[in-house]
Amino acid sequence: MTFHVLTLFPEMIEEVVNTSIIGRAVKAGHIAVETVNIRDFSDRGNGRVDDYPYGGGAGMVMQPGPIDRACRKAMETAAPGTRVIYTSPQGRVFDQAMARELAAEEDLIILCGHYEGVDERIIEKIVTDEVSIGDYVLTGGELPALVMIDAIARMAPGVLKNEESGVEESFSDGLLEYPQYTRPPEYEGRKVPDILLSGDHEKVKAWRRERSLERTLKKRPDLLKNR
Ligand code: 4G3
Repeated sequence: MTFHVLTLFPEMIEEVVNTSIIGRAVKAGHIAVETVNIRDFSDRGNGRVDDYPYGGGAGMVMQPGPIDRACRKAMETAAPGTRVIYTSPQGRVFDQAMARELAAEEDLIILCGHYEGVDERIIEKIVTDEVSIGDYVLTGGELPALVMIDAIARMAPGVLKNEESGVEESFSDGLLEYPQYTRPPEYEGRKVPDILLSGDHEKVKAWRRERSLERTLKKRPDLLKNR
């Protein structure tokens, strides 16, 4: 799977995707991340890609031309029909189900907006999916793009090792994760629950299921609504 990221800050994307588990997956060839610097497609001598908003008001708006050309560059190596995601607070809110759906794609193009956003005509022309990572405003779309890449890439074949496998984690069956413990068996008077030391795998499994349900009911009852 290849992520094509259209951005004014490619080094911000590259730094993160070359780190930790995602970095390991890139090095192993399980996924690829290609950045396209929108500034390289400026049609002004000074390399600028933003301008004042028609009608007045604060801030700047990204011009459609440079984004259009950057996207065409990405499409040269992406499969025909590749989805183009625009990260914005106006988008559909990203969740685990959306991550799972997007993980089935061969390529994804992600457009990172800046300033007060991008010219509306580029959204109409090239964007297939407008996605938000939550109800707050950031200075740019790079962090949302990285959040989505991480959530999607960890489900690609080969990315997680067996012991890191996402199968039993939070949200995989719509529940929160059960509590985890490691050594020592007692820390400052707080004991690891006896059942986890018992070696009875059936009992451990049942205990974990109960704790997941209990925790979900207490912390995120909204997750139990549609089940
Ligand atoms: C477009 C995404 C982009 C319009 C982007 C601001 C938050 C999110 C931007 C705009 C962003 C999010 C850049 N902030 N919640 N900032 O996913 O008003």
